[in-house]
Amino acid sequence: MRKLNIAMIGTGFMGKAHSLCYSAMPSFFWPPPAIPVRKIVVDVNDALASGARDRLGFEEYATNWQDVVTRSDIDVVDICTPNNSHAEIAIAAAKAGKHILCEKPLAMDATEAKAMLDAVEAAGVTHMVAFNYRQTPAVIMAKQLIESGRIGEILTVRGQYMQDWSADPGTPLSWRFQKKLAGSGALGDVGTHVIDMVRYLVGEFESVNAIVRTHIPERPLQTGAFDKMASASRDSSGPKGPVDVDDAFITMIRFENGAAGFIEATRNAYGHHNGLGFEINGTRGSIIFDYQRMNELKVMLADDPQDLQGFRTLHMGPAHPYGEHLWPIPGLGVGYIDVKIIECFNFFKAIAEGRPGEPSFRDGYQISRIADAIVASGVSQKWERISDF
Ligand code: SOE
Repeated sequence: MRKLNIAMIGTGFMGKAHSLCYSAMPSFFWPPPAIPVRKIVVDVNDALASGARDRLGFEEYATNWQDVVTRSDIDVVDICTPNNSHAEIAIAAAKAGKHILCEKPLAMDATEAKAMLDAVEAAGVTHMVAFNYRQTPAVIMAKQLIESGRIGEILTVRGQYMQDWSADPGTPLSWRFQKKLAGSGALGDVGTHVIDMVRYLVGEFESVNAIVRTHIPERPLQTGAFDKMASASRDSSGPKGPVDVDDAFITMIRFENGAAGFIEATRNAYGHHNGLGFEINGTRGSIIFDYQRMNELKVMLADDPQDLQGFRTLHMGPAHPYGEHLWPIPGLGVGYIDVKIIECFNFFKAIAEGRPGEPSFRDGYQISRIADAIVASGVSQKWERISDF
């Protein structure tokens, strides 16, 4: 069976998730498109990188990604670093002919994303962006219902990604609050997930009209190399640094197919821990998804007898997308890591079939263009068009 050697750059939250997937994917998907081999892991210093090798199950470690991405025994480069290094690593890896999985958002902005897209297309390698939530079985089920015409033509959509891990002003100033490292704030970090999901389900965005806000202008400086998020103790007494990215945005959307909608995202909405979801209304029915109940899909079909009409709850199981690969009886449920395993499978399948993954860098580029239009609209306070790409 074909084996593919992975070089993973970055060992934080996503490094942990991706490593688990590399070991678990063949257990769910047998025979796998290829067996992932955790060859070498890279982080910024010896202690972090060697610790990650042992913790995450890699054969080797290194501290210089430039040497690693050109190694002839590496097939796949997996980018799990903060946003400001995605472009440089991806372009170098593409030039070296490596297949690339890149964490989201693809880039700091659309200009960078375009350079990355050009590099992978010129190299002819497989490329994929880790917008993992679209790989959730209930979301794929929603896509199938829409594509089969069960809810008719889409009229309206409301999407949101609400978290609360940074609602407390004492949450440390991680890289996620610094423009030079993240590019944008809630918009790039969580907004792009819901943009990806809504675009996947409803279609191409035509224009946006947004309000973009920063609520907490400074936060306590963070110590140590690891990103401190919800697990951090809240202490506002020490030195602080400026937040120069958005905390929240709300945007209206016109879609190319005539649908209308809005999206909202923030990491400061108390009570919403990972509140990613959508409601889609069509001419023959409606669909509701809430990630906090990720094994369920609420569906209302106008074709039901009138006295039975109302939302029904589908519980994902063996009869639903990827069900035959996951767990053998209904009701066991999937969680965060199962969805990342599905993402891993799809990436390796795309490599085996010699095509871009889904979502590809082209999708990532288009999402960056939408994000840039949201920022521009926040400033201009006008509708901003996302022209064709
Ligand atoms: C923080 O908001 C974060 O870790 C995001 O960066 C991830 O993409 C999301 O899946 C969970 O929340």
